[in-house]
Amino acid sequence: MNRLLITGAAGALGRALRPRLCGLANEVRLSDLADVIDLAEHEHFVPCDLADHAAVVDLVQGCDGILHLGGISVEKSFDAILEANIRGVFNIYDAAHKAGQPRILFASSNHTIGFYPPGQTLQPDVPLRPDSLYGVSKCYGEALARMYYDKYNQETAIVRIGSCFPEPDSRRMLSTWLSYDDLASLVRRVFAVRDLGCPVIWGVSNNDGVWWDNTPSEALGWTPRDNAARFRGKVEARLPHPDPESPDTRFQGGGHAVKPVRAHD
Ligand code: NAI
Ligand code: 15L
Repeated sequence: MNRLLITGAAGALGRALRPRLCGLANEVRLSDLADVIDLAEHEHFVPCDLADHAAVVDLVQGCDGILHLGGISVEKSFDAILEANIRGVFNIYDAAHKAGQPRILFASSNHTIGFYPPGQTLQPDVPLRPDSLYGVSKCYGEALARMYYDKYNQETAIVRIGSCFPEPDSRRMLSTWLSYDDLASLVRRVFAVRDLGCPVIWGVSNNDGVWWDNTPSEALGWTPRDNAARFRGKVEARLPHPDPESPDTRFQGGGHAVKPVRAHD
């Protein structure tokens, strides 16, 4: 790939992925509302608000692939989510359409299905059960990706990320954890595979007792290597007694399911 665009590059996953994606593209265009620092030689920073249509059209021009991480990543008011995650995702797809349809990886979330109970094994085509306005915004992003594929053949990997952190820090995350290395290898496969289409992929490591079945996307050739089980002792020592009333025990999405819905900040 000549030029890869990473939105949300100042965020946690952007920072974790930058060094891990070295060599994937000759040039990486990093974008965010916040400053991105410590640029490598092949990296360039272009500040941009995803809600600004004209700015996003300029941002996407000349890019051969888009890793779309930018936006609100936790539950917030409708006002906040509307700008970054609804308007912002539309702007990315419209800009991609104008720029020759570079392949997109859309960072969706397990909060699209967060109201399912832990332990139930889900397929990628399970009916959506978002647990928050944030989760609803990711359902919208997934639907938009699918519409652009059906209408224009725009390819997207819809990656429903579980919990992507340095290590799992709750009992729930022993099932939902995605390691940074496994995310990076997934990104590489998405941009390497010849025909992508528009699959829904569970972004989760090879954890014992995982709730999500990636068999339908096997053709992608992605094999997650890490397993949260190696942190089980540490997590259980810190949290010895599972609480049956806790949202983490009741819902795959954990605490998002019990957060109130707010119109404004
Ligand atoms: P983060 O919150 O650390 O990073 C998101 C970045 O987007 C921030 O740097 C923020 O400044 C930027 N941003 C927000 N609004 C913007 C706007 N209007 N214009 C331009 N930039 C804007 O989130 P993180 O953890 O890095 O996640 C990246 C993506 O992955 C997000 O889309 C998130 O929803 C998704 N995801 C992450 C998971 C995780 O476990 N870290 C789990 C599931 C999904
Ligand atoms: C997400 O979608 C969030 O971006 C992240 O902050 C975590 O809450 C993660 O899901 C999770 O469910 O653990």
